[in-house]
Amino acid sequence: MAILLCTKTTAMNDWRDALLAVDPALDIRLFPEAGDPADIEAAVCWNQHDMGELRRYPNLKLIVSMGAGVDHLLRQPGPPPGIPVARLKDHMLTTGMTEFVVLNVLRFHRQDLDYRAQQAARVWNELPAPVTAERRIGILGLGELGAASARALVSFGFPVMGWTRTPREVEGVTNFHGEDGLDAMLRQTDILCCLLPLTPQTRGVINARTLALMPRGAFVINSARGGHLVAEDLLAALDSGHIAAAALDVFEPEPLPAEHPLWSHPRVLVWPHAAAITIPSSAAPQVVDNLRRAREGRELINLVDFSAGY
Ligand code: NDP
Ligand code: OXD
Repeated sequence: MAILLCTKTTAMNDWRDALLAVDPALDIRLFPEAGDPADIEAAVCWNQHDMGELRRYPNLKLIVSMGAGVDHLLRQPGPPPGIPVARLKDHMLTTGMTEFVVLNVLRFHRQDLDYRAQQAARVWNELPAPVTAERRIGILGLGELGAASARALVSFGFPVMGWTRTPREVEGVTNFHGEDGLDAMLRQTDILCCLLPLTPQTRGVINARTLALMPRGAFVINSARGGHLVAEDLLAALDSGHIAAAALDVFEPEPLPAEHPLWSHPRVLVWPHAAAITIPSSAAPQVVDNLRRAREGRELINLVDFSAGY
């Protein structure tokens, strides 16, 4: 029985080597060289793979995302019905995302964009000192990544709030949930950070209405999915001065088209979907563990809840 790796990225060989390092006896196939479809018992996939294609494998027991997000696996035509889908929970992804969030929160909090502009103009001018205890951070999503970022920011002394679907406790973090909770949190958010999964409920959550709820001069960080943000609404809020700046790692579509105004906006920082990059050698053990569990009929880990959409 074999594992089929399905991605168009160059990571395919790294994944094969990482899985073989965990268990040299594994039979790894690289799409489209699947061999006999009846051999495939697990598919490890990243975006751009046609999930409808997975219906070809009659003995498929498990589908695994090569990342934390699963929106690319669930979008139509979706995975074959009845096959469990797992995602990654990986400490290196969590570390990478926490670093990205802290980097940009501190960049905005410490007026780095203003100092960069002053440097370009050779202006020596001390700006008013920012007060950490007064800079309120609102995080959309307090899951694996959101909770870790929240804890890191709490340790700096920022007041941290987090918005979730269900009530959630993270030490030192004020929790809001549901639609009313979102509005209440945004009204007191000076730096917003999006770490939600992309679902029909969360698509477009950062839009003209929600941006307007935030105090004038607030900042936006989006490192979840491009579909969470209505880019035109953000550009309008930046141009009116209501939003001071944004740090964006994710876009719709990706790559961000060369002519898109976000590339050249002076108050926008663009990263190429690199906030937290999967390291196959770190992630492979949980994939092999899940495959063994599936073979032995044991409970699987890190499963997607199809009813919640993540
Ligand atoms: P989790 O599933 O662990 O956490 C998701 C959080 O979002 C939970 O707190 C959940 O609430 C909350 N949530 C989901 N739906 C809603 C809703 N409708 N309303 C309010 N809150 C909601 O995900 P991760 O933290 O592991 O990852 C988050 C996302 O980050 C991924 O889905 C992916 O898109 C993105 N990502 C981006 C990367 C990058 O490099 N840019 C790298 C890795 C991930 P509750 O607690 O109630 O369940
Ligand atoms: C992920 C990502 O979901 O890298 O892991 O975007």
